[in-house]
Amino acid sequence: MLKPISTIALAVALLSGSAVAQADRAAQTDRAAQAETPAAASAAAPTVADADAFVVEAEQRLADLALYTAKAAWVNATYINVDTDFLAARAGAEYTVAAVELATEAAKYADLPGLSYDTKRKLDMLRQGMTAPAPNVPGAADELSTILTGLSSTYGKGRGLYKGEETRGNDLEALMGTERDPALLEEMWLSWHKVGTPMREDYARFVELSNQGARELGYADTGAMWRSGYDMDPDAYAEMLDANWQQVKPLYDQLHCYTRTKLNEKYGEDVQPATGPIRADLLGNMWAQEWGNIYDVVAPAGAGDVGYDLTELLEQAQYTPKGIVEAGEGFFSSLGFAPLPDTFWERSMITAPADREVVCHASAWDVDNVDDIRIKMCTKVNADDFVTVHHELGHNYYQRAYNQQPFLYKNSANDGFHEAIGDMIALSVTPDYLVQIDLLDQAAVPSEDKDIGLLLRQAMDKIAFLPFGLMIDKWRWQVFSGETTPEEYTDSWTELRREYQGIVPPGGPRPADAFDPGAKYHVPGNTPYTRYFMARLLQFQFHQAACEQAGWTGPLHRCSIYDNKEVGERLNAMLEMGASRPWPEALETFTGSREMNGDAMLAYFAPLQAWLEEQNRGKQCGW
Ligand code: X8Z
Ligand code: ZN
Repeated sequence: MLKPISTIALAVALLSGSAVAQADRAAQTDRAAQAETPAAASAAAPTVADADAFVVEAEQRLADLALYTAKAAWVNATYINVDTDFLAARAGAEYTVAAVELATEAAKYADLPGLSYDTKRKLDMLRQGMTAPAPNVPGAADELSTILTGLSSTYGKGRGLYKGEETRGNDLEALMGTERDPALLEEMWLSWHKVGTPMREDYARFVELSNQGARELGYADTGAMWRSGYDMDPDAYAEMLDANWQQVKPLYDQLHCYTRTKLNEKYGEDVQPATGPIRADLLGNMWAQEWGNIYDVVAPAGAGDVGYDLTELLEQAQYTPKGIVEAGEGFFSSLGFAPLPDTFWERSMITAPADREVVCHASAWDVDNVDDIRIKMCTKVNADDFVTVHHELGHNYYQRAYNQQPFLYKNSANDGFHEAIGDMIALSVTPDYLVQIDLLDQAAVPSEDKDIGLLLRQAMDKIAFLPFGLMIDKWRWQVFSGETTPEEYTDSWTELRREYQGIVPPGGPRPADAFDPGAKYHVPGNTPYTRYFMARLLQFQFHQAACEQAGWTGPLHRCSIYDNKEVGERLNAMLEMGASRPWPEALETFTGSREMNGDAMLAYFAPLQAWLEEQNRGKQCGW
C-alpha cells in the first residue's frame, strides 16, 4: 500500500490499501532529476543495486511514517475537533510528501534491466499507490491534506432531520431501514443530503490539486492513477468491470422490476409509480445501495417467506454490540485463526461515544502493521451491523495474516480482496449456523420451500449493490478527467444513479447548490469504490470455492464453512501472501481460477432469477 496518502486515505488505506502496481508510464519528472537520496545522488546511471537499496530505504521510511500517521488519523476519526483535524492533516501531509518523493524517484529505476521480481514490483507499487497525490509545489501537500481532513470531519459531524429533530448520520442510516412513512423517509433523505452542500468547492479544489500531482507522476489524471493499480492495463481494468456488470445486469434488472412492483403496491402510484425509476428513499438505505432492510415489503407471499428476521433474533437474544463482535471473532476462531489480541478489545471503538464527534462510518485499522488491529464502528444491534462486523473483522484477519510480509506487500492481492473476505464469511451466516450459535431454534430453520425467500433476502443486499458499486467511480473518473465540471457534479451524479441503479431522488430536482456525492462517505473520505464492486463478485467466488473445499454438495446459499479448519487453512494461505503476487495468482491459490467474474454469484442466485422472471412476466421492466 503506499497506504496512507492523506489522513483520510490513511484510515482507509490501512484497512484495504491500494492495490498492486502497473508499471507502464511514469516518465521521469523534474522532481525525479532533483531527488536527493544517497542512491540517486551517487550515480548518473542507477544500477540494480541502487534500486534494491532504494526500495529497502523506502519501505523503512514509509513504515515509520505510517505508524505516526495512523495514530494521528485514529485520534482524529474517534475524536473530531479543531486540534485533531490539525494533527491529522499535518501527519497526512508529511506522508504524502514522502510518498510523492518516493514515487518520483522510483520511476528512475523502474525500467532498469535485470531488476529482481520483488524490486520491480515494489518500485511499481511506490509509483502508483496513492489515492491523492500532491503536486510538488510548496504548501500543496498541506493544502490537500487539510482539505481532505476537513471533508471527512464535515461528514463525520453531519446531521439530518427526523421528525424535525437533529439526528446523527449513523442514526439516520438505521432509521432509513425501519421507517416506512414516505414523508419521513423523504425528510431524512433530503436533510441528510445537505451535508454535502458546503463541501463542493473544497472537493473541486481537491480534484484540481490531486490531478496536478497525478500528472507530475506521469498519469493523465487521478482516476487514471487509481485504475493503474490492478496488475493489468488500466483500460483493460475498466473494461473488465464493465463486462462483469453486463454479465450480472439481467439479474439486477429483474430484481429492480420486482421490487418496484412491490413498492407500487405498498405505497401507490403517487409515491412509487409502477413504471420508471424507483424513488431512492424507499429502498431501506440512505443511498439505496443495499435493499435488504425492506425485505418485509417484497417478501414472497405466504409460504415462501423466510420466517425469521436477523435483527429480531439479535434483539430477542439481547445481543450487545460487543457481543456481535465476539460472534464475529468466534467464526474466525472456528476456522482456526488465533483470537484477536487484547489490544483489539482495549483500543477499538465499538459503539458511538456520547460526548464527542466521531466518524461513524465503519472501518478496520492496522495501526502498527503488526498486530495493533482495531475496528471503529458505531455498532447497532441489527442485521446490517451483524454483517458489517464480519466485514470489518475480515480486514483485520487479513491484515494480521500478511504481517510477516515486507511493508509494501502488507496489503491485499487487490483492494477488492480486502473488501471481500469478511463478506465471504458472512455468506456462511446460514439458518443452520444461526442454530449453532443459539440464535435460532432448530424448529425455526426454514425448510427447502423457503429457499426463494432466503435468496431474495440475500439478493436485496448483494445484487442491489452492484450498479451502485460501479457508478460511484464512474462519476469520480469523469470528475477527475474533467468530463464533469464542478457545476455539473450533482446533475451527473443523479444521472448516473438513474442510468445504473434506476433510481431518482425524492422531492424533485436537486437544488442548485447541492453536492449529493458529498453525502456518501467514500467521496469526502476519498476511498476508491470499484473495490466494493469487485468484492461483491469475489465473495461469491470465494464462498463457492470454500464450499467445494468443504465437500458441500447442496445449494450454495445453505452452505456454511463454520468450524472447518481445512478451509481456514487454505484461506489463510491466500491471505498471508498479502500483495506479494499479482491478484490472479492469489485468486488461483484459493479458487483455482485466475478470472474475476459473476459466474459464482449467478450460480448462487440461479433459482431466484428464474423465479423473478416468472413474477415479472407481462410487466414492462426497465426504467
Ligand atoms: O464502506 C464499507 C465498509 C468499510 S470498508 C463498511 N462498505 C461499503 C459502503 O458502506 O459503502 C462495505 C459495503 C460497501
Ligand atoms: Zn471494508
